Amino acid sequence: MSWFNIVRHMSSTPYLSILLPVRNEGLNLRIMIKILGAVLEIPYEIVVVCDSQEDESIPVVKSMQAQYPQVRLVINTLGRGVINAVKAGVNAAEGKYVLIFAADEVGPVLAIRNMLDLAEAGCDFVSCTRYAYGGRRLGGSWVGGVLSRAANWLFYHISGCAFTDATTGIKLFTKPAFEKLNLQANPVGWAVAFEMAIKAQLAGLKLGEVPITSIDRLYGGESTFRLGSWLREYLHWFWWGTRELRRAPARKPPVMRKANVSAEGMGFIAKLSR
Ligand SMILES: Nc1nc2c(ncn2[C@@H]2O[C@H](COP(=O)(O)OP(=O)(O)O)[C@@H](O)[C@H]2O)c(=O)[nH]1
Ligand SMILES: [Mg+2]
Repeated sequence: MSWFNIVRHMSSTPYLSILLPVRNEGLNLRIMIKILGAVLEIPYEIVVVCDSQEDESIPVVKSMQAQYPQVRLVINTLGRGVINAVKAGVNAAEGKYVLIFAADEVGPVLAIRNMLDLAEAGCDFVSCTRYAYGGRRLGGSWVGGVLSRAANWLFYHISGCAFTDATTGIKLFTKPAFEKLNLQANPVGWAVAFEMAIKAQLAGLKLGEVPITSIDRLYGGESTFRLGSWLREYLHWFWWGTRELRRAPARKPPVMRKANVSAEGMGFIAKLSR
């Protein structure tokens, strides 16, 4: 019996807490809850984090809770933006592992299994990559895609960062690992994900990386990407990260990687397509 099945049979408390920070997500959120319900074979909870009581995602969550009792709604009162939504979600999470996920991203669902495998193998902090080891990026903003790919390539080669994709939002960790990060980014886009990758390495956490095929906004909705305001915040972390990582004793520390989709993983796909 695989460890996945052992855990599934042993526990009714969540093994994995999936955080979905959302701002006015309707269809994407509804579909993501269904996909996760179809794919996950472990005890999990989904913590949907909104920044206000008026958010359009709230009726979606409430309408699905009868069928999906694992879905919880958290209203982030720490301040607006993804960084505060993540902090509020981690505070509320009850699982052994916490996974930051995006409601409008479909592809990375199939990487969750590999991320958990790395966590079980000893990684404190597992990130995803769209830019190496078979990872890919499809859809989303063209400008955003080119900038993200170029910035991550440069950052990897200049700073000594261990991750080939430091800015992806999909990240898995334990609560004690998260507490070591002391996150301070301004609430601009997903800049906090970049800060997390840098600080996880600086904190000496055991790192893991899993390739994903990122498929952004397959079902529409509007991206929050705004070039002008984002550039400043991302540049800040680019320079700060380069300076601090170059000073750190270990440049490019070891990263555990897991790329293959197992035979059981292919079973997930079959289950979804039925
Ligand atoms: N709670 C919260 N969620 C947000 C915020 N900004 C974006 N999100 C959510 O984060 C996810 C990814 O954001 P998105 O705009 O698609 O970013 P992009 O993929 O980088 O263009 C979406 O589900 C958004 O609803 C925010 O300020 N607060
Ligand atoms: Mg998106």
